[in-house]
Amino acid sequence: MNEMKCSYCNNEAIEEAYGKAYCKKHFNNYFLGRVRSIIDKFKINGKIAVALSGGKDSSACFYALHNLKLELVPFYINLGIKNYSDICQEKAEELCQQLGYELNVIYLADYGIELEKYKKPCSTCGTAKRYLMNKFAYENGCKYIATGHNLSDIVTFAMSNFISGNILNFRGNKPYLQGKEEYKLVAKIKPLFWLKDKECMLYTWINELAYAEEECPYSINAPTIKIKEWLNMLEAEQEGALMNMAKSLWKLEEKMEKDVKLNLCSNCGYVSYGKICKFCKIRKK
Ligand code: Q46
Ligand code: ZN
Ligand code: ZN
Repeated sequence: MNEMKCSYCNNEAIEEAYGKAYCKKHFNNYFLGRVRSIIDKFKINGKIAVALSGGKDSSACFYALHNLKLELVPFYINLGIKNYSDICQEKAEELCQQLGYELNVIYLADYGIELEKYKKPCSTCGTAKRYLMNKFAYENGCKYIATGHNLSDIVTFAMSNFISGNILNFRGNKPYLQGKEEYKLVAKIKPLFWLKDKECMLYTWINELAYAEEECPYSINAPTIKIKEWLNMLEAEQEGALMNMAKSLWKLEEKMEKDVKLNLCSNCGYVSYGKICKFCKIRKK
């Protein structure tokens, strides 16, 4: 079999994307270019709290932002999930050591929340993570929160809501969500918005970044796994389908964006849709 050459130099290619072949160096450039396009478009400038989960995507996100020489504050939320959370924390610590940062750790248990006691642990987890990320970023004077959501995740999430009839849950499908200082709401960025699952995996792998291979026990049998497989098949047959879907989601999101009424939670003082925020509600359960 003929060795495939990089489209930009004479080296052996390790990946093909959108009609171009890439060697290791040029794949790194391609990856960083995609991340930079988001950083530049939204003029991201200032302290960024980087959410590390221990998984490949947040590792890739952190490393890319580090290479773009941005001011970063990495943090990890320990969800207290047996045989999972501590392993992920170790990997996040290892990555921080590799890159020369100190990892900040937040323990969900410190807020009296044990996920296994909830009927829908993923929904509690999602609420808690959103809340704690924002609180951490706000208290540490960060202008942004960066998360490792990639193109495949974003389209999968939207598709799963679409399939189950929850079209309004499409919210948040764009690479930048504005913050609101008066509501203690920190802006969010998704630097991997244009990068697929397998590209994030490759980036993590070729740069030898620490990441945990373990999957959260609650994610096994999640309906989204099938949807992602199906989307990957579609992408393999019709390259660019994922990106076009993400572009459509973004446009849809802008059309749907109305002035959502925000409040400050009467219990904790952070942003809330109602009188009391969802996080304070789950803590009371
Ligand atoms: S929501 Fe559910 Fe994930 Fe939380 S409990 Fe695990 S699977 S980690 S993205
Ligand atoms: Zn090359
Ligand atoms: Zn609250």
